[in-house]
Amino acid sequence: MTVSSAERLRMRFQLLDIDGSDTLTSADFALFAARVCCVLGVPIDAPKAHALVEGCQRFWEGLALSADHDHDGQITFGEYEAFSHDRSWFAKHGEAYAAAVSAICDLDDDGLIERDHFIGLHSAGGFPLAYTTKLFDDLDGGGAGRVRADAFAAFLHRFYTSDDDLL
Ligand SMILES: [Ca+2]
Ligand SMILES: [Ca+2]
Repeated sequence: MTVSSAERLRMRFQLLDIDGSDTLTSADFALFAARVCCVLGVPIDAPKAHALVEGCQRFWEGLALSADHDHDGQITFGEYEAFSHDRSWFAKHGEAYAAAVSAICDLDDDGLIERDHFIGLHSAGGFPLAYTTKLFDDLDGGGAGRVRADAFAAFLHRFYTSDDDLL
């Protein structure tokens, strides 16, 4: 199961377009944070929920700044395609998101993410289940049924910034 870079671009766009409007807006990022909290049972006023909302907002603001060429508050696929999440962009706008996403999945703060929580997160983002389970198994090298939260954050970084086939 490999994903070409063109497919991955389309996939990233669709994953970010949580409300399925075919454009990216601030609403997609707010909705993603709310859905993740709901799926994982994290209260919206918990510190990890705040961190996620802020991480999502920063990600969106970075996208709006770099990709929304006509400044209409929406990023079309054409606009998204013309932009790339390079390393310096991600360091500025994506690291807080990656850290918050992986932290919120580690519900008991032991540095590990349980399989159910990993699957819950990805279902909230509309990630296909077949990819999710494959990804979990890849990250869970020892087959312990848990993934290290820092390894998952590192994966998110690669997913957005690398052209390698990751899935
Ligand atoms: Ca949308
Ligand atoms: Ca636009």
